[in-house]
Amino acid sequence: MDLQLTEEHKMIRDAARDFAQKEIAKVAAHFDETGEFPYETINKMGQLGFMGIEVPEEYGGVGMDTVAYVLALEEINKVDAAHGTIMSVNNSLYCHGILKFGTEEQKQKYLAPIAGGEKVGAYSLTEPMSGSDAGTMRSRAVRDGDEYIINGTKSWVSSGPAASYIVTFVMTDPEAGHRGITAFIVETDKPGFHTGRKEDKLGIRASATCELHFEDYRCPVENRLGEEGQGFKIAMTVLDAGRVGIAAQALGIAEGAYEASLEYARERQAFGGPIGQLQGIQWKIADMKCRIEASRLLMYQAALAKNASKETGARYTTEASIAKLYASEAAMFCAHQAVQIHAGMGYSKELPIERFFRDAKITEIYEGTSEIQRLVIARNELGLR
Ligand code: COS
Repeated sequence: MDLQLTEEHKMIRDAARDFAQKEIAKVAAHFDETGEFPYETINKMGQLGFMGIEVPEEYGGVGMDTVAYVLALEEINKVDAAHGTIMSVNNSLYCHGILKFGTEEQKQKYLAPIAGGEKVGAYSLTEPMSGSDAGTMRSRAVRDGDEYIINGTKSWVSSGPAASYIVTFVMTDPEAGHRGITAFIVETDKPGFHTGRKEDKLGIRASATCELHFEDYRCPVENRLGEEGQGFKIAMTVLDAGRVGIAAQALGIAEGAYEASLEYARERQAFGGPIGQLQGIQWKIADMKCRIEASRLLMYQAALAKNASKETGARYTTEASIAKLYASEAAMFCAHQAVQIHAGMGYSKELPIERFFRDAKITEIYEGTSEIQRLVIARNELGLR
């Protein structure tokens, strides 16, 4: 595995680090507290190219590779995972699917505003009764001439309340099971589309999440993404890309918690010296560091596999699931240890440690729970699918 970073990689990593520290750090606690969507910082991130890192310049992105993407995402998440979530939804879940499966017209129309940060994109697969078992959705799209009429409810849509366009998966042929699912690019300002209640969440509170309600929503045929019945495979292919991003997010959260812990362990005095001199704290630091470095290697492995897939078309499902699974559990571990090292201060809202702890949890849940990642890895290893 070649881990040499190019000058371009270092440039985007440093730009993201700089932006996160100067622009996001000062507003993160406010947006976490209020749960408001941070339109202004997201717009600025778009102007800097962070919202469409792998989108070619001709479609309004910056045309860099997956390593550039994960490096930038990691830096944003070191400071705030809510901004990180919005960034990863735009890049991986929205832009990646349109780039890979969209027509030329769809790419022209639907990529640039999202890659540039003027508008927000989202992805909607889950429904109230179908989460991990994604093939069992109940929403329906029925063809009517040059349109599909969509009815049903989608749930847990990250960036849903803010999104202008949403890649949405709907059943067109219930008899065909997962092969009866079709993907659509939904414009949210059209009749028949409503957002439901915004979820009041434990973490990533500024990345708004909601239900979507479709009532005789008319979607033109030209907004179908891929062919009829291809939706489940599109959803899974996009989730492979998404999971590489979540590994980067989890790594960033782990590092944010770790770096704060190192600083605290050097400064906080107890029993005649800094607490970093105590073995109980040293073991925590060592365990955190090992998990962070292992996560980084797995994230790079997955990012390089995703890069290679652009040429070969080969799937990188296992690499993505391993990286996501390991890094998200490492993030939870590190955030937990960070609270313990900071003790009372880790529990207080004065420091971002408790926010890291709350934010880390979602990485073990969304874009496939840890249990689903284990299932995917094991099935692929056993050759069952
Ligand atoms: N890339 C491309 N195609 C894939 C794929 C992938 N990563 N994973 C599965 N497929 C294809 C399979 O090849 C199969 O194709 P055929 O129709 O030709 O047989 C089809 O999809 C169905 O696959 P499978 O039988 O494995 O589907 P299951 O219903 O058993 O479910 C899991 C597969 C559980 C892995 C899937 O539903 C999943 O990932 N669930 C979690 C969903 C999720 O992450 N939700 C969060 C939403 S975003 S917050």
